[in-house]
Amino acid sequence: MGMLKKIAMGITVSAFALSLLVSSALAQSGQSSKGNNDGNVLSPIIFEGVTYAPTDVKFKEVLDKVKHTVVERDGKAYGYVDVADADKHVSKIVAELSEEVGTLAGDYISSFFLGVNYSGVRLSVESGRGLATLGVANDDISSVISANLRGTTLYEHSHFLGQSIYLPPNTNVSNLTSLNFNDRASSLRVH
Ligand SMILES: [Ca+2]
Repeated sequence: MGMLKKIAMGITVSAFALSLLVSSALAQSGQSSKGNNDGNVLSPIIFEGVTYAPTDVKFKEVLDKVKHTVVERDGKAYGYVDVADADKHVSKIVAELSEEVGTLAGDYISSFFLGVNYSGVRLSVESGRGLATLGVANDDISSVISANLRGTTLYEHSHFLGQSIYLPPNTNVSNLTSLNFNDRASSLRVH
């Protein structure tokens, strides 16, 4: 894991999208990954050190409080109220990943689909790009394949504002309902 290559970088520095590819997506059935998040059942969330399952009586209350979600590389979702806390967590993950960049292969594209299960119109965005607005995809993204470089962040509002969710690399979310983010994203960043 310990690669010598060390890249100091800020996650907020990113040119606006240059390559937005809209295409019809072929359903990529059979595709899976360790981070795969199946179906529309809500995922457990870790909030202030406590794990809340969807069946927990306090789950809804916690979910209403959480404004920013950070999914770790082991698939666990952490909830934050304060964007600074979430940013700190994401920066840590991205910094760790940047040290490992040399070990990664393949394409560095995140794909965003308007349909669940990677169906319907697809937006493909290169790593290092941000989209401040989403055009036809606004409030309509339902599934995501996160780029295998440093992950992907979805934002509730345009220009990277509002609630957010960070997905680590190599993570497929077949239905963003599981993370309370279906049909909500209005901007995004591929780290
Ligand atoms: Ca929105």
